[in-house]
Amino acid sequence: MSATRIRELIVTPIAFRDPPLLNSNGVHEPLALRIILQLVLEDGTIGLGESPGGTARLERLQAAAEVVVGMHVFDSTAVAAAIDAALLPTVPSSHERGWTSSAVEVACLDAQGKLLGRPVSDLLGGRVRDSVPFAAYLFYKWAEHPALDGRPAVGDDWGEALDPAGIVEQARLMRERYGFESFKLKGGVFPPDEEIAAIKALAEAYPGQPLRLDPNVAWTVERSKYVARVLDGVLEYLEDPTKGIPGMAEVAKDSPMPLATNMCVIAWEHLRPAVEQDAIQVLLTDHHYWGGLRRTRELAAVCEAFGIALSMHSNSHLGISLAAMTHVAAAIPDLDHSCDTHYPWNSADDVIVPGVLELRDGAVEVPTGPGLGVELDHDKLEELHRRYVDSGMRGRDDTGYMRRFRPGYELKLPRW
Ligand code: GKR
Ligand code: MG
Repeated sequence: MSATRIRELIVTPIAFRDPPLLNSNGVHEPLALRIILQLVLEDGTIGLGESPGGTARLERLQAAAEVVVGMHVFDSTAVAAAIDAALLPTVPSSHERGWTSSAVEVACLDAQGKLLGRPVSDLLGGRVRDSVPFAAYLFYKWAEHPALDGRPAVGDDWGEALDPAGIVEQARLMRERYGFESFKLKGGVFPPDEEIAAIKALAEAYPGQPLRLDPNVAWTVERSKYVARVLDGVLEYLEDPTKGIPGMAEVAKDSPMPLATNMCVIAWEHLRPAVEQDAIQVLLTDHHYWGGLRRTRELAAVCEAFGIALSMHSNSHLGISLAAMTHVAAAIPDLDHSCDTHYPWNSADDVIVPGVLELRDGAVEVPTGPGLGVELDHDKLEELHRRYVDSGMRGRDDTGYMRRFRPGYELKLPRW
């Protein structure tokens, strides 16, 4: 048996602490879910991967674990094809199947890098920057998760942010702790004029620093045009103001600033209509659903061909994902904007050994060790897996959680 064949794929669901961050769907629960992958080769080399959590994703990764055994770790295209074929009968959407192969591809690349003694960025063509800039991801938030079902309230060291002053204070803390030089506000929580006021307050507090607003399709086309008009000259881009490619195209016609998305262009088949309708000017890539790191690199080339600028999307995540995001961002020549990351909200519960990934001066240095350059903390993995088991939580439900405190809360998109 060749030393570089896959012996086993260990799939471990975990739960980690998350603050009460507000969005257009409701509010983040006290725990967020991810899945950690360990791809074990015959020679004992282990490649790491991290995937968004939830039962469906877990079951698909478990199915993938059965088909990859015996395959060659350098055959990552064949590995992706085998996973795709295994999932096809039960998962009709190629985009959904892609989530699974993306996570496994990262683990393959980590193992390949370890075998070769080279960082993953080298396997993607080499890094064109030594550090990758990230934006402070600002959220409206409650001071604490309120007490619930006998569980006491859970606070954090960020405090409440429910108005412009609270958002400016959160930006100050983000900057003080991590040195961020650009800011993204998660909107879609309050009436648009209140969020406009928060953006204007940020612009006043941090003149000249790039700002973005992302209401996650909470607005109609007309409302989106209004916000774009009012924030002309203030935002570097407006993210997913309204739903769908035709809606975004309608807004883009009159928008003085670029429109960005991580919602209406999320699969290869969306690119053609988006380009034909000139619906977006910035694409927020995400290797977790674009097919992995190599496909993200290819996506960057497609965007370059069509004059679409690039930035990067994030969801609640830990360090294996951050390392993967950093390697691929380092290998993309035209990375036009700082990337998103939720890491400051979740890093206290990371599963990797601290020290390699530091957010400093608003950037993460590209790890130079073999593979992703990060090491799994097995005790922490066990602790977070236990928390997953004990919590009984099996999926994300921002709306349901919000209703525990505001029973009349309705999910309404667009809301304004
Ligand atoms: O964490 O609440 C959140 C975000 O709204 C996340 O779910 C989005 O996927 O960050 C994301 C975005 O940019 O839309
Ligand atoms: Mg977004």
